[in-house]
Amino acid sequence: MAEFYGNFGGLQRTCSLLVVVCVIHLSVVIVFYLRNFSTLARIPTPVLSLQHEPTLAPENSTRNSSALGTPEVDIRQGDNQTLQECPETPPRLEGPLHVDFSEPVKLDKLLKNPELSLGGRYMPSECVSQQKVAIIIPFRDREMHLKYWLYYMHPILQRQQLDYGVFVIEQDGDETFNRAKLLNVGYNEALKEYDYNCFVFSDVDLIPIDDRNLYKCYDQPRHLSVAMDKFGFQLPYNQYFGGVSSLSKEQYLKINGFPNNYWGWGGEDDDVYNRLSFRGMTISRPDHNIGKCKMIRHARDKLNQPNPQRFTRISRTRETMDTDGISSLEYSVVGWEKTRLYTKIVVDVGKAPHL
Ligand code: UDH
Ligand code: MN
Repeated sequence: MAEFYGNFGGLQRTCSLLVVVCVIHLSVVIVFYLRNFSTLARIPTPVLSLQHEPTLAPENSTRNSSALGTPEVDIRQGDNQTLQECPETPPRLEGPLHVDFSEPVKLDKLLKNPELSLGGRYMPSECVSQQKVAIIIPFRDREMHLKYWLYYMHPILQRQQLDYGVFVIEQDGDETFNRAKLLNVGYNEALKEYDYNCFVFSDVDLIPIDDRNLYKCYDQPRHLSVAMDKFGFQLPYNQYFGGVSSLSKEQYLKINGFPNNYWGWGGEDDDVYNRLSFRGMTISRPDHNIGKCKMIRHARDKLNQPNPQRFTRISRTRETMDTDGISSLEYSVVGWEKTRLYTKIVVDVGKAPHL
C-alpha cells in the first residue's frame, strides 16, 4: 500500500510538471503569435500610389510614414531588419549623364552584379519600391542596340530604386515588324512572372541622358522620351507618344492596351495617343531638360517599312479600340531566354493580312 502511495505521489508530481510545461509552452506560442501578427499587420499592401507627381524635393528627403502615420516596413530582409518605403525622390540620382554610342561597351561588370537576379530582375535592398515596373522592349535583330541599352539602363534604373524586370520581346521569323503587338505580348507575359503594376514601353535604341527621368508610372500616362536628339531635343508634335512611355496597369486596361494591327513602321503610337484621349486621359511629361535622350543612329530596318495604312487606321481608332487590343491578342511563344540582364521571349505574332 505504502509503495502504491509512493508511486501515486510520483505520478502526481510528474503530472503537475507536465501541466506546468504545457502552460509555459502555450504562453510562448501565444506571445510569438501576437508578435508576428502585429508585424504582419504593418507590411504595406502592394498598391500603386499614383496620387502625387514627384516634385524635385531636396535630396535625401524621405517619406517615413504612410497615410495612416505608421511607419511602412517590410520584413523581407529577416526578423530584425525593417525597410521603409523608398523616398519620392531617389537619393543617389546624378542628373545629366554622359551617354556615348561611339565606343563599344562591355557587359561583364553588370553580369557579375549580385543585385541583379535571373531575368533582369532587381529590387532595392535599402527600401521598398512604391511600384513594380515591367520594362518592355520590342525587338528583332538589334543585338548591338540591346547591349548599349542594358549597359546604360540597369545602373540608371537601380539608382532610381525601382523594383523592376526587363522583358525583351523578340519577333520571330521574317514577317513585317509589329511593334505595338509585341508590346501587348510583353504586358501579358510580364504579368505571368510577377505582380507588375506599372509598364514602361521602351524602344531598344533610346537612352535618357538624365537619370531624374524616372522610369515609373504617374497619375496620367507618361511620355518619357520628350526631347530626343534626333528631333533636335524637341517634341516633334504635341501629341507625340513614341519612343518611351509608361502606363499603370489600370491606365493600360482602360484603353484595351495597344493596337495589334499596325504592321510596319509608324502610326501605332498615335493610335495609343488617340486611345488615351478618348478615355479622358492626358499625357504627363517630364520637364524638357530632364526628358532629354539619345537614339542610337540607324537605318530603317528592311522588314519595317513605313506602313501605308497608318493614316486610315489612326483616323478610325475610336471604332477599333474596343475590339482591337489586349482583349483580342493572339500569339504563340516560340522560345525563352533568361540571363541576369533580361528575360527574352521569342514570339510568333503572325503576319499582316494581305489586302
Ligand atoms: N525594332 C527592332 N527591330 C526592327 C524594327 C524595330 O527591334 O527590325 C524595335 C526597336 O526597339 C526600335 C523600335 O522597334 O527601337 C522602333 O523602330 P525604329 O527604331 O526603326 O523606329 P524609329 O522611328 O526609326 O527610330 C525610323 C527609321 C529611321 C530611318 C532614318 C533614316 N535616316
Ligand atoms: Mn530608332
